[in-house]
Amino acid sequence: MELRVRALETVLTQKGYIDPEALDVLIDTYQTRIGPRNGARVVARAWTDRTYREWLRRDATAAIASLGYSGRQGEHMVVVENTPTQHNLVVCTLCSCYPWPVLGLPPTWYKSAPYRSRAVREPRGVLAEFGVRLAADTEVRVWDSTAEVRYLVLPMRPPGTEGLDEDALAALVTRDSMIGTGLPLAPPARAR
Ligand SMILES: [Co+2]
Repeated sequence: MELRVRALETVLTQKGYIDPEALDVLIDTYQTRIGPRNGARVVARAWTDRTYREWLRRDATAAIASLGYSGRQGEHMVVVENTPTQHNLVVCTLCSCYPWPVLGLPPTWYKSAPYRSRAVREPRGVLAEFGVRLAADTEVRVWDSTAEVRYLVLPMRPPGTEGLDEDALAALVTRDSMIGTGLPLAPPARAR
């Protein structure tokens, strides 16, 4: 795969369609500057600010952009909220559509054929492999990303986090908890 990508990049460069330096800047930006910490800030804000949470429900793109996170692959954001009765899981069955401005670049497994097909066919099996066990009466809802719409899961705020501020809350929000293949971390013992 790496060889094929390099060959493609060489051809496109020779034809003058891409500038390798611009490509490097883009990749570096999403790999080192933009990543799941952005999404974690969104979630932590939603956990502490009811007005912001309602804004997210109404117009996630604008609410997320208000924190400074916007741009390509995040033009049309939808936030799906986990509740005791519904767990949300995000996939792109067709390719690897992913909300770059809030989560950075997608993990390899997200782009893999088995995840893309099994997330739809047997979401509970996939969740179990990620170590996520849900109550039997929790419904699993699978959201298929497209070039138009990108989803961000708003996980449930973990119990025992009442005294934590936004920074401490954001530290509990994992990338996978915003894709739906994970849950937020438990708070450190002294905070409980
Ligand atoms: Co896609």
